[in-house]
Amino acid sequence: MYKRIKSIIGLGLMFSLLLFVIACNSDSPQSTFDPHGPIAELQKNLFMFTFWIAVVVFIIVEGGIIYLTFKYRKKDDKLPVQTHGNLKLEITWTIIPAIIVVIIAIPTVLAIWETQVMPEEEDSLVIEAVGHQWWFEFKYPTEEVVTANELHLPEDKDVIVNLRSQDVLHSFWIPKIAGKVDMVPNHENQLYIKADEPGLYYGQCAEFCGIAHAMMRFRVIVHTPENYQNWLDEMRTPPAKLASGSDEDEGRKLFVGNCSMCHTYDSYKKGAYTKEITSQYNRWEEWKNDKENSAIVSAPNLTHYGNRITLAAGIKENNLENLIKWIENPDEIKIGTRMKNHASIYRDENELSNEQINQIAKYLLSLKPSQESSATYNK
Ligand code: HEC
Ligand SMILES: [Cu+2]
Repeated sequence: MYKRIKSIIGLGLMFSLLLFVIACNSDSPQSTFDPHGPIAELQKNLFMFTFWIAVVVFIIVEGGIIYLTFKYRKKDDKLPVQTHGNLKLEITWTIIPAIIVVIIAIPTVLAIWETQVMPEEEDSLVIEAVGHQWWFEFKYPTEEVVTANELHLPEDKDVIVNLRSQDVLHSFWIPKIAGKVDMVPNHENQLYIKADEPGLYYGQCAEFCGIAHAMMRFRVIVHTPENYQNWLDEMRTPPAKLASGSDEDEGRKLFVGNCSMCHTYDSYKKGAYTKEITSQYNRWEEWKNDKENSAIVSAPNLTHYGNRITLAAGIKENNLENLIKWIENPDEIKIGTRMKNHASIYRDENELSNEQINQIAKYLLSLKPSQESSATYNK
């Protein structure tokens, strides 16, 4: 008996130690215990408050169970005194939990108020985030900038994110900054977020949305206000001209012929924002009207793709090798993509050669705002 208790306690201790070691791992990019914004901070504090109350309840209840088990365990064959009900005890253990619930409810309701009431639109940055199977589209309506899978934000600024979905339920979550709120088709939700300091943060879809749900992530890049403005300026700066006959220029032609029906790559132009919104809508309609045979579907905007850190909605590092693998067969990296299912290059007669894929990948990596034009823009 005592041996068994000892081994149970031993196992319990080992398990707690394991949990402790995991919890101490400081480089968890999605840890909600390492908040980098006032909303995540508030959410963490609320969690800790509830957690410690639960710990006290646990210790008292478990302590009571263990104490009573030993105190009243069977010692002889005499039947113990039989009792039925205890009014005082029952009232006590009804009132105490009720009081605890009230104590927890007060900060919870206050926190709900604080996070659900949106800041003034005039003083905030308003962004639109659209969930797609299986990637995120980010639009900046006032700045007329559009991008995908990498959200750029200025530090210390109230941000209102209007959340939408084009297809099924998704959910928008940046564990270290704020979250999470569902992205619902035909219904707009809002989320208030704010980041404390510049850095790279991880986000992900937090609502099961289909086969590649776990591979639907994004990055959040928080800038100083100056760098944020630079990023916006760069998004409106064309890339450098490509030398004719270069691999990149050959890649450009192949891209225009094989990829640009789904992917926009030139949203730095004036008026490009409105055009992209319309094209994306039309691509979607095209696909919806013929889900089997359509060769077009809404897809991530690839403007200045060479400056992106990640590939395939935050799954792989963006480099030549991964990009080639992606174009060869997106399913190898992420199963079920609409790119693989609908792009005509994956039908036998239209297959690209290795050299052509290499050229396209080089072209995509060359897509960066040119230095000269960026300087002109800043004048
Ligand atoms: C039928 C429409 C379609 C065509 C044609 C198409 N793609 Fe895509 N592409 C998509 C979709 C949809 C995604 C998003 C996949 C995902 O992450 O689920 C995507 C994703 C990508 C990405 C990753 C973007 C990111 O932000 O992570 C790259 C790069 C890309 N495509 C390149 C190409 C290239 C190069 C071609 C032409 C050889 C091409 N695509 C043709 C629909 C298309
Ligand atoms: Cu999703």
